[in-house]
Parts: sequence; C-alpha cells; structure tokens
Amino acid sequence: MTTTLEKPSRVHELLEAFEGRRRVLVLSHNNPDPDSMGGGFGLRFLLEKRLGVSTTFAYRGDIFRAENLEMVRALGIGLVRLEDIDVARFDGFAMVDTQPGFGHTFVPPGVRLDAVVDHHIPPAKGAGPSVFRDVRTDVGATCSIVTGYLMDLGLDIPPRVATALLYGIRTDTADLSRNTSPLDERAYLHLMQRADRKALASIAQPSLPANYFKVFRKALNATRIHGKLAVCSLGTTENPEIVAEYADLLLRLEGTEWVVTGGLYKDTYYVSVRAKTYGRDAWSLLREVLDGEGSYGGHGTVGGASIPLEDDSPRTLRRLERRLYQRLLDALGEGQTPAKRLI
Ligand SMILES: [Mn+2]
Repeated sequence: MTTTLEKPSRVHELLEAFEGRRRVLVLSHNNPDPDSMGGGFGLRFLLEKRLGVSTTFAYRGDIFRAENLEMVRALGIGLVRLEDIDVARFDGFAMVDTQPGFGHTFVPPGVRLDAVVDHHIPPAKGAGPSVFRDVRTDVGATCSIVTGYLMDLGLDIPPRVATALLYGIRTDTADLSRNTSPLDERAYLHLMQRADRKALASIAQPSLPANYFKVFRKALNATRIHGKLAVCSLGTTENPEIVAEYADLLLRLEGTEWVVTGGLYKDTYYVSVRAKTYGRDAWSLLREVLDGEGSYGGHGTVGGASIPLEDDSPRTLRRLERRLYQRLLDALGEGQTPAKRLI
C-alpha cells in the first residue's frame, strides 16, 4: 500500500482547477456531518486565501445532531440551503466528503464539478466526472486531506478553521482509533496546536433536548442481540442521525462485534453499520444485506445506507425491516442464534 506521506502534494492541481474563477460553490452529501462541514470550511479558506475567490457552502437535507448544530454555531460555519441559492451565479464547483453518483449526493443540473475531494470507496457504478479528483480511501477523514493541502502550502490555519477540521477528523476516525492513516495523525497533531479547545469542548458535549432521551428509551427497548450482533430498528424517527448515534453507543455493549441500526425518516430508511474489528468490511456487509435495494457507502468498520421507500406506511416499513433483518442474520451466520432483548 502506498503511504499518503510519500505522495507529492496535489494542492497545486487543485488550485489550477479553480484558476480564474470568481465565485465557488462547495457542495457535500445530504445531511452534512462534521467531516463534510469541516472539509468544506477548510477548502473555502484555502480557495479564498490563495485565489481571492468568494465561496459558499450549500447543503441539502438537515443537520440533526446536537454536536453538529453546536459546531455550526460555535465556529460560525456559514451554510446556506441549496434550494435558497441561484446556482447559475457561481462559476466554480467543488464537492467534499462524497462523490457524484452516491445516492445521498446531489449535483445540481448543468453543474460541472471542478474538484472532488473524498475518502470513500467510489460508487459501484463509478463516480460522475470532475476536473480534479482526489479520492484517498486509505485516509480516515476528508478533513485530513484538506489539512494536508493547507500544510503543504504552509498556510497559517486560523483557530475556527483548525477547530472545524480537527472535529471532522475526530468524528470520522473516533479520535484516531479507526480508519486512521499517517496523514490523519499528522493533520490531527497540527490542528491540535491551533484549535480553539474551549469551542471544541462545547461542540463535543452540547446540551440535549428532553426528546433525545425519549428516543433512546425507545431504541433500548427495540434492541435485539444475536450472539455477537446487536440490531435495532427504530421504526419511524424524526431524526435520522439518531440511527448512527445509537449504533455508536451500542457498539460499546460488551461482547458485541457488529451493530446494525435502522430508522425511517421521510420515505427513506437509513441504516448504520459498525464493527469492532476489521474481520469484514462494513461496506461489503451492507452490499449483501441491501441486495440491490437503496444505496450504501462506508469504509473499514463504519458504513451507512439509505433505502427510498414507495410510502411510509407501517406495512411497507415492516416488510423492509423483515427483509433486511433476515439477510443480515444470514450474512453474519447468526440465523440460528436466538434473539435476546437488550433490556
Ligand atoms: Mn468523511
């Protein structure tokens, strides 16, 4: 395997792709997470600083997690909804932390991407076109790739930008404990010296609404254990992020090697996969469990999928849950293990 450190920097190619542009739009996947917001924030800083362009980060969907909302608030990360802007006003386009062709990623009609910076395994059907493309699947966070660009240029990273990039690396690599490359470590240490640690603490431990705890009670009641697998479908949820959040918590359960959680939000069923070890890639498990339904992505021990449903009726939901459950048990060889309730 090639190491990221030995490769020459591609930041000059990236800058060339935006040569002569005046207004750059940065896009990401729907429901942006810290790595996409941090990566976008860092890329905006880079392009503004080096090329003097004006930049905008536009998103689709919603931001649900209290941590992510606090990140936006505490760091003043300017975000606009894609539906609120006129895409024709921009003459440069970048995409971070995802690639055109993923189900959770939207490229506005007529937009030709100048740059794609990501760390996910490309979509099965191949990624859509872009002039510059830097996709490194051995790197744990898009924020690390962007930090690498900033370090290669010797740019002084302001505390707000450093904090956003650092938080993106922290969440995608679980504090450098999973999917970590030498670049992630180098970027993390570089940013740690520049980040606003007070802001970082407030982002990591935000206040939570009472409803958050109610949803967790429902999740705990719905959790079933099959040997080394813990599985939970939340049914209909008002917050699709809770699916991933609960998966992270459940992985801490003693004796668990695999966690699969799911929940329906607005006609889409979201699935999260977590694994404790690299016995098998989360991505390949999702491919088998989905069996052609919906779209999925991931790397190493973390994966996610979304399955659009024809309707959000309880019947349609129950049928999907049953299909996924059976394929999951078959895929992990836990079909004969009786289910136990968590609580
Ligand atoms: Mn990421």
